[in-house]
Amino acid sequence: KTKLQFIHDLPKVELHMHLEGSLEPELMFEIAKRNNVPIPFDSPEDIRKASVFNSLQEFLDLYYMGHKVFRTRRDFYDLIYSYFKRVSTSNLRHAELFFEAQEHTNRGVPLEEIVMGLHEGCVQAEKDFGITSDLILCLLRHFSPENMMDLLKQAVVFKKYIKGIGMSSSEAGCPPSLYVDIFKFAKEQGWHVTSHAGEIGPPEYVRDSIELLGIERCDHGIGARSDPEVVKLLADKKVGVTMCPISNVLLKVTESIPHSPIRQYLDANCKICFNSDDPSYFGSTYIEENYDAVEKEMGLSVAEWVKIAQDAIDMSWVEEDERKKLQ
Ligand code: ES4
Ligand code: ZN
Repeated sequence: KTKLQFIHDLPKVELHMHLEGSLEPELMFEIAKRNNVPIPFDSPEDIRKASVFNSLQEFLDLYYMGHKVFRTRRDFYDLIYSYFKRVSTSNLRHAELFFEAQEHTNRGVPLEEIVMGLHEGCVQAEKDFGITSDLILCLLRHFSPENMMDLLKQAVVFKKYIKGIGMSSSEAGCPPSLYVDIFKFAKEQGWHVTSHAGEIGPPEYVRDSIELLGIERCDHGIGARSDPEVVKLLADKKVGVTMCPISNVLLKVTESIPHSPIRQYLDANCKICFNSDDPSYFGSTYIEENYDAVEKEMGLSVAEWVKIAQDAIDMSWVEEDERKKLQ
């Protein structure tokens, strides 16, 4: 059996993917057309051509433009179902998926349409593909903490459909200390919590996300690399890092996959796993394409691959008695 076949066969768990980042250009056009939302492109091919980025911010500008096509429950259902269909041949067992409700609710889309459309897609995908999933409401740092808190309070009604709370968008000018009350409220509601930290932010943002916000996972986390104390904190506190190797290279936050701290974190005994972040904006690179890229560029050992697949299961928020089915 070849190494890539072995990697294909590994039972996979995706913990860091933004559903709006899995919106393929064809579906963006279809949804825009039926909702009569203008988009500044003439064809799906034009969007693919525009998906070349010199920075995280350049990406975010195009990415949030894409959010504007969504209006109805069916749009969100189609989005999530297309994702599951696309990855159904990758041995994906389970996914915990971010959705960025504020971008939609702040345009007037009811939270119920978003959550229930996505939830119905999760239920159907488990029936059709045997993939289990949970939803993570991902707060956005380009809106105010007050706007985040407003939305969280609305989301309490849909608690049973939302497994946890995350936070993304650019860290620039947004230190974790601004969000202490937000994370405190989320944890009081019984939600799991994770945050993007150390994507472009410094090691202190990773440390403060652990110590001030109480994050259970760290999304990206590559910024910890330059402070061994923070890397040790991730390992000691067992805060797993959901790495996104292709995203980091295409958004120019790492020079190449071997330049990312994958080797450093494995050697420091951190839990890590590999994820797709925004597959449709990165040349349709889903979870298996990320695993393959790491293998082709770094050649990890079979034992390391087995550990990474197990770390992803350990880092998931699947209840203890349901974990066995993921092995
Ligand atoms: C993202 Cl903050 C950030 N970085 C990279 N990709 C993303 N997708 C959504 N938010
Ligand atoms: Zn992300």
